[in-house]
Amino acid sequence: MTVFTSAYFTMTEQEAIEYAKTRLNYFAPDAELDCREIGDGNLNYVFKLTDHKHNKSLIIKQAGPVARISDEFKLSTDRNRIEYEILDLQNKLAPGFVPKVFSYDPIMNCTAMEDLSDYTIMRTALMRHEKFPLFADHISTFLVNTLLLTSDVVMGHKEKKELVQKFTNPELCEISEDLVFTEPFYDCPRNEVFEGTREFAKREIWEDPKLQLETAKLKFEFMTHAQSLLHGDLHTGSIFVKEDSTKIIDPEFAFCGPAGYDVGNVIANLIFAYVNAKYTMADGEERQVQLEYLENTIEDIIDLFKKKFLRAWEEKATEQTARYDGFKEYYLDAVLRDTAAVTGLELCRRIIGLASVKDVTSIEEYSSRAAAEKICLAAGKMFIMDRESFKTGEDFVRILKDCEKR
Ligand code: SR1
Ligand code: MG
Repeated sequence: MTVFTSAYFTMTEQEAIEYAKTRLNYFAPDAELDCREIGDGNLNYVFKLTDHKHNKSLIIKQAGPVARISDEFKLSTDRNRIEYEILDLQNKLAPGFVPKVFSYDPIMNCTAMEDLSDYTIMRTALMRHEKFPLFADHISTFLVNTLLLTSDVVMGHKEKKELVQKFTNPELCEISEDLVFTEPFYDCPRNEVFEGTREFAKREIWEDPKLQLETAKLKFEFMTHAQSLLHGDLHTGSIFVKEDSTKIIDPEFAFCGPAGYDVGNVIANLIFAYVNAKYTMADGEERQVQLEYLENTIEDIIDLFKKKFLRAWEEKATEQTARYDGFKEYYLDAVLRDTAAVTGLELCRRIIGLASVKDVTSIEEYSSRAAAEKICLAAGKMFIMDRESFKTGEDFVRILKDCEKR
């Protein structure tokens, strides 16, 4: 039997069972436990423990000292504390939208949380071309509650500065600074570019100094504008869905940054689902319905976000200047501008950079994948360059149509 001393080590499935039995007060003493490591993310180990006798299950998520995707990334295991604390906070800000967390162990760097096996990872579900009609309503509530309520508009300014301190997350921020803002925009050796896209990436992205200048401005905004407490990695692999419920997981990249970062990540990842449907479904009515569902979802997220944001501002703002005529519209406009920019950055970085998305890499036919990637890059560039002009949900969808025609 493993003895859990004061020393950290990464667990095997068997050790995770022993950990649960000896360290957690969750399963009954006569539980019949089995364990599978089910993590398919880039960073952590995720153990699913099931007690077949009492039909009970639990997730233990453990941070390793290096990223799974590449041991080039040495990461502080403190990201598990950040994840635990932010889940606790998000559960208060947006009740019902995150998994319940039961415990955090600062020695083993692991968190025990609710098992969401009755949900599906949204990326997987969208690649099966499923639809979630309540998603736009759910995610817009989550975004407004977590972003506006952690801004200086609502929080006391001293309390907000404490929040900034508590969620200072230098290593995970550095990953985003490199992988999202820097490497995709030059011919970086760490990029992984599909052969059918390389020429386009070279001409349209790497050889465009105007685009590079805009990415530099955005990178410095990301590093210095501590506007709201972000999830920090809100792609469709960080979202669990089922028909009537949405849960947001994996907030280990959390820190205080520009609010549009989270919104833009959601929009870009719906665009990946869109190109996946366009190039993997047979031409016909079913494909048309799926594409329209995705367009409407993008449009609704932006429009519901705006509506709920302005309403929450009216109800919750505590800052004196927030009542001045025109300020909330000015502030929201800036969040939408950042949303457009991050939509563009995420579209480019998942196509060119190290961390790709399955929606696109699973498109088997060579020319279809190249066509899908070019739409993402062309749209990505427009989102970045024209970011000031995105004001409505319709604006976010129109650009897709424009790029498809090119
Ligand atoms: C080294 S981590 C690569 C990517 O995976 C995470 O989910 C983030 O998106 C990060 O950029
Ligand atoms: Mg993740």
